[in-house]
Amino acid sequence: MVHRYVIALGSNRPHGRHGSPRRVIRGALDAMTEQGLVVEAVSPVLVTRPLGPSSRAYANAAATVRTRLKPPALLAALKALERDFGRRRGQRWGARTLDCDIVLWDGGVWGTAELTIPHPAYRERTFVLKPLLSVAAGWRDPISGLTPAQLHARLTSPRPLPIRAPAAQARALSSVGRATDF
Ligand code: A4P
Ligand code: MG
Repeated sequence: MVHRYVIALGSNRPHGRHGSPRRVIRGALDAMTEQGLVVEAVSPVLVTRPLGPSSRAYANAAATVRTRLKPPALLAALKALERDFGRRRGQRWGARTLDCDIVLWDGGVWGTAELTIPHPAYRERTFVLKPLLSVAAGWRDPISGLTPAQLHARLTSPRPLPIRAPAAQARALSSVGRATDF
């Protein structure tokens, strides 16, 4: 079965061969394609202010991809890609050549010790939500039912997150599979 995912990419360290963070992101998307992921849509690459201790600006983008991989297998593939791009484990939130997070998938909620989808922090991050506006505008958060634009608006006028009843969550999931605008 083919699944669809939204992946967020970030980089704030140049790579010896690929070059600037912006080029790292382009290179990572090319590598995903070479590995058999179908990259459907790619957002513009934004230059964003660092959240956390790192002082270097980030390049951030988001992409929608299609693959037969289940979430744990996709996470393993993305971690291998981060390693290929020279990312070293170290300080949490430290400067990194490449960070790839799974933001959403068409299966709704996934929750294990190693992997949580939706990504637990995406609703609070402009540098994730802005790229989503261009590639996943119709993709609702399965927990709250809100679109990226609605989540983004909340960052400037915060309100508690509405939590959907289970039946509404299930309807949202089945409509994600049919949506054509991501
Ligand atoms: N993990 C659980 N759920 C997920 C998921 N949905 N996608 C686990 C990916 N990984 C997930 O992640 C740590 C562990 O989270 C993984 O091993 C996986 O099992 P990591 O990428 O290895 O570590 P990290 O990135 O240092 O930590 P974390 O908390 O994931 O940081 P974030 O959320 O990635 O944030 N500022 C700007 N402007 N732009 C940025 O992109 N990024 C960060 C890092 C900080 N500040 C930033 C940016
Ligand atoms: Mg990460």
